[in-house]
Amino acid sequence: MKRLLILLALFTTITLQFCFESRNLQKGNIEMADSSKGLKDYFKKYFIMGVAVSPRALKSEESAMILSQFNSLTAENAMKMGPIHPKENEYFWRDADSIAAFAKLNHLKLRGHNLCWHNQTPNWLFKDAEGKQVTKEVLLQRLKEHITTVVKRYKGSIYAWDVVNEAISDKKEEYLRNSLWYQICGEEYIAKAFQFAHEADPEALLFYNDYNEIDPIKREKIFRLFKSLQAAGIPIHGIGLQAHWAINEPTRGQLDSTIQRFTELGLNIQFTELDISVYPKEHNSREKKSKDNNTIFTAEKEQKQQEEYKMCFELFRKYRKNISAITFWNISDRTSWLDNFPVRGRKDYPLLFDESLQPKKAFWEIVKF
Ligand code: HAH
Repeated sequence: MKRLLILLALFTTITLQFCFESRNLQKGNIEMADSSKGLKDYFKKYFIMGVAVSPRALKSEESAMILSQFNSLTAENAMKMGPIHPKENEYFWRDADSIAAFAKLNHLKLRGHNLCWHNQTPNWLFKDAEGKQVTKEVLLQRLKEHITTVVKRYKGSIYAWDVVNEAISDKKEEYLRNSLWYQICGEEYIAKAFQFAHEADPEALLFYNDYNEIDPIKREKIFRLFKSLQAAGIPIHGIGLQAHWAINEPTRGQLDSTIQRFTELGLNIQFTELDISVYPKEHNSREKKSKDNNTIFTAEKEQKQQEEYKMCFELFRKYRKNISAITFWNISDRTSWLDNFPVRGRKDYPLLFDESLQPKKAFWEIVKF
């Protein structure tokens, strides 16, 4: 009787095991996978795994999925200067506060994005009461007031800030972007922003963040900026590489040499805004053309995207000692900023989760190591 019971228990265990494995096989995962595990678990010993969110997403069915997959958040828009500081003497905290509260409640890390950028700036910022452009002194004073107020509010909640975003020019011959910041203040606004942030929260890790870092010319300009800030003793702790990539770029060699180069700075590297568009990369926004109407996520696109994600994560793991976090720019293919950039209204499928929030083949590919 005892033997019979043992045999029965053994049989049940094997059957259950078989059912579990075949369920995962159906999901397209060739190796045995544990569907209760999220990205944060697979990469536990490697990186913090983050995602950019809106306050609305945190109140929707996406919130459970965020909690099962990620251990860090970035506000996609809510902490940018335009949304958070719409008038000179008026801050709008509701959205940013709700993201910070969600992070705190659920013990997620929080990255701050961002304190100084040429885009999504409020209308009042560069103008005086008569509508004339402000002086350098006034603009730096406004920058100081803004940074001090925002950074102090989230002191202890935000562990890392993108202090300056996208200050480098995309034009080959030009070093810094000819933004209003630059026109009014010259190069100095960059160093000042870091000093103001450091004074407001000496514990926060301070990042410079930019895109198209895989381009050798832009990469060297970013490198040059870091070297000059470091030489001047400016508090800067990390380099944020946005990683808005596509199925055709970067190549393995390009990404390897990019990461390799930035390791020379001896700073923390984070991939701050990762997505892989299923369309060949274009860097400038443009009108929709008739050929843009074919927006089906074909098996070919899926295959190419999966290969690109696999390659990127192989290299991230290769440089794991230098890289501390990977953040995706949006949650799933349901909506992403790439549905409107570079082509307004062209559907893209750049993330690891599909429109039903289910892991895509690319997901299973990157967690298989
Ligand atoms: C990023 N710019 C910004 O950092 C982020 O705040 C925004 O929500 C989306 C993307 C990327 C970018 C680009 O790849 C090309 C041209 C302009 C801006």
